[in-house]
Amino acid sequence: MSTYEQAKKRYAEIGVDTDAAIEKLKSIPVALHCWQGDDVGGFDSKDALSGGILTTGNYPGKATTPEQLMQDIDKAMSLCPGKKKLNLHASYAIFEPGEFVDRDKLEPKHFKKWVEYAKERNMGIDFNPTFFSHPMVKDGLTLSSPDEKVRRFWIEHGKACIRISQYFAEETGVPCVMNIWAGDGFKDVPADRMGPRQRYKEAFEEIISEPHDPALVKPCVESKVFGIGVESFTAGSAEFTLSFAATHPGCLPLMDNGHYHPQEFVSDKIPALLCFFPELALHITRGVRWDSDHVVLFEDETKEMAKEVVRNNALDRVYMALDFFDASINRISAWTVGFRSWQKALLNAMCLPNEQLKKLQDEGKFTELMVMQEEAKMLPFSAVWERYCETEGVPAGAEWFDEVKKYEAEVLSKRGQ
Ligand code: RNT
Ligand code: ZN
Repeated sequence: MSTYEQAKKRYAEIGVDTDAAIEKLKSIPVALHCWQGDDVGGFDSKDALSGGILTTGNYPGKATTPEQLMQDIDKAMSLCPGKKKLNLHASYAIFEPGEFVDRDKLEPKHFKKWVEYAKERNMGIDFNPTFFSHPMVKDGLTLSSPDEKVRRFWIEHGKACIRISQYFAEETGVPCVMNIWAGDGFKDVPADRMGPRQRYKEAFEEIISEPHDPALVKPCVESKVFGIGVESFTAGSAEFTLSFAATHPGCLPLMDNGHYHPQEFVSDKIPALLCFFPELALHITRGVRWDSDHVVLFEDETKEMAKEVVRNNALDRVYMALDFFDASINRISAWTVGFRSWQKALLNAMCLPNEQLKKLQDEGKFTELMVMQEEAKMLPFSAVWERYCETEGVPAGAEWFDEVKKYEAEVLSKRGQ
C-alpha cells in the first residue's frame, strides 16, 4: 500500500474521506495579493509607501513593471495547489506610455491587461481602492478628512473602483470582492473622535451608492486597531466597520487577523459573524506582536481560522484573501509559503472528524474531546497533503524552493536594482 493509501485508510477509520476533501479543496478560490511582489509599491506613483502601513527590507529583484509582476505571480502560483483568484489594488493600474490618470478618474480600461491576464488563467479578480501613498492624503486623512476637496477626491476614487469591480466581475464571470480600507487616524489624542467617523460613514455610503450588481460586486469594509503614525485613533475601528456592515445590506465586514489586539483571535470572531452576516471576508496574515504582515505559516491560529470556516460549512460564505508583505526575503517564496500554508490549513480542517468532535462537546464529554482533539493532531496529514499537491501538479515538498532559486538566478538577479 502506498503512503497515501495507508493514510486514507487511517482517516476512513475516523469517518474522514480524504479523497473527497482533496476534490472539494480544488474548487475553493483563495485570492493571492499582487502587492507582496513589489512591497505595496504599485505603478501609479513613485511616492514612498505611506498611510499607516509599512514594508521593511530590500531583498533584491522586486518587480517594477506590470510584466515583471505578472511573471512573478505566475511563478508563485505555479508552485501552489488550489484554485486561485487575483487580488489587485487600484495603484496597480496599467497606463499607456506617457499616460497618467489620477485615482479619482480611473477607468476599467486601465485594468484591461489585468483582465486579459486573469482570463487566460481562468481566475476571478478581487479589488481594493488605494487610499494611501498619495499626495491627496492630507494630515493622514482621506475619506474622513474635514477638507471637502480631499474627501471628494477619495469618494470619487471609491466610486471609480466600484465601476472597475463591476467590469472585473462581468469580464471574468466571477464576483469581485471590493475591499475598502483607509488608514485614516491620528498620531496623538484627538479632540473629536466622532466627527471623522461621521464623515467616514457618509463617504462609505456615497461610494457604495455607485450603481453595481450586488451579486457581482461585494463591497467590504476592513477595520484596524491602529497603524504606524496613527497610534492614538483610527476612524475605521472594529466597532465602526462592523456596525457599518451590519446596517448596510450588501456590504460585508472584512476581518484582517493582524488588525486586533494580540490576544483577540479572528478564529473566534468568524463564527460570531457567521451568526449574523450572510457573507464575510478575510485578510489572512500573520501579525508578530503587531500588524507586522509577516508571511502566513501553518501554525495554530492559521489552522484554527481555517477550521472555523470549514466546520461551519461556510466555504461559500467567506471570501478568503491573503494579505502580507515581507520585503526582507525572496518575494516569490513569501507568496508561495503563505499560499501553501493556507491551503494546508484548509485541507487539515477538512480532514478532521468535525462532526464527531462537535458531538462530544454537545454531550458534555470534555475529557474525550480533549483526548480526540490531541490525537487528531497526529493523523498522517502530510500524506494527504502530498497527494493533493501531486493531483494539482505542483511540488509536494521543499523541491519547490529549487525552482525559486533557479528563477532568482535566471530572472530576479538580472533586474539590476
Ligand atoms: C492595511 C490593510 C490593508 C492593506 C492592503 C494593501 O493594514 O491590511 O488591507 O494591507 O490594502
Ligand atoms: Zn488587510
